[in-house]
Amino acid sequence: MKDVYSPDHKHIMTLEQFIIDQQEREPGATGAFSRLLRDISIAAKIVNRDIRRAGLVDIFGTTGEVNVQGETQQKLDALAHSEFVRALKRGGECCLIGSEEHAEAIPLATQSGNEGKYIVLMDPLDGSSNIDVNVSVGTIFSIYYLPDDYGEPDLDAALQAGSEQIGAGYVVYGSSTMLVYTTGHGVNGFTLDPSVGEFLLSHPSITTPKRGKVYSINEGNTESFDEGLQEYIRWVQHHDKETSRPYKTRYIGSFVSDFHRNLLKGGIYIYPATKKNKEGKLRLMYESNPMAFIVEQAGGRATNGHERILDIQPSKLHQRTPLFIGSEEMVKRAESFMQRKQVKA
Ligand code: P6P
Repeated sequence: MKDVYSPDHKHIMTLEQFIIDQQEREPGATGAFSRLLRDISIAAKIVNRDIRRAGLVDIFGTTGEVNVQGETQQKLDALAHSEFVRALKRGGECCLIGSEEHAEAIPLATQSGNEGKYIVLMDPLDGSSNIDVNVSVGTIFSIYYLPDDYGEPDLDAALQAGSEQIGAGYVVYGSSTMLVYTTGHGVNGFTLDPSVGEFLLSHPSITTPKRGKVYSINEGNTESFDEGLQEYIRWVQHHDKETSRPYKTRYIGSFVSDFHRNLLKGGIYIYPATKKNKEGKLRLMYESNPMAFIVEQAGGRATNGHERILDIQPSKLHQRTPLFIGSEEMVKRAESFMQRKQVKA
């Protein structure tokens, strides 16, 4: 990949230029979706600034509150949530927000008066318990249309299957800060250049390898895994030169970071049902669905072990789902172990 600043690099393309480019290819596009993506990217830059200085100002640690998930809310969770709400409210294109940090859906009466027509569901800061120990974290977002002639936007308007998403993306606040998103026409990655404050196109047309050698799962929960999954874990750990096994285990404890590495290099991330999380831990609407949209657009696969994530009809904003996501052949192999055991049972 040529350095985006090298003289012979023809296209230093910013995220804004890319978005406008894409808009010009959409007949009848009004620019509203482009402005929505701009609003999200502005909040991402502000959250990035807050994270990069977390060790210097008093934003480490917890708010003392417990969020709707029953998890201790980190100060930065609350900060990230309020930055995205503020940016979306100010931008005027979003009419309803669903956030991991807020029990109910948040209708946005737009200041400009004209009703926004987009719904944004998000995890403002995933993996935030890692902040205090300087491990990378991320933001995940999912975008739907408010159905035509819907009237007052409410939670039901947001409870659409993942296949109805019109956009999805994540920001990974890692060694560099990247924004990766799809609108159904492939996946593109942008790296923040803090010296100019712009996200620059650094990973055009991302595709994920059909197979890889990395598996990401919390093996501390092995005893409570489905028998088929236990057998799959034994399979990946078995020495077999021909199939490059044993695979490497890489589990950061930050879904966005594990997902991003596996997307680029190949691999599988699994958060199954466990004794403690009987429905799995990852939320369907603002973690699994957006990442499933992205991984499918990149040629990968995402299921709950049996069913395509994007086909699941949601019933609650914060519902959880088991998640098998990543390289297509690896996800299919893991499913085959799950189904084999199911057939025997
Ligand atoms: P465990 C972070 O809380 C998160 O939602 C994901 O980012 C991460 O992959 C997972 O939970 C870690 O959960 O139970 O393995 O600590």
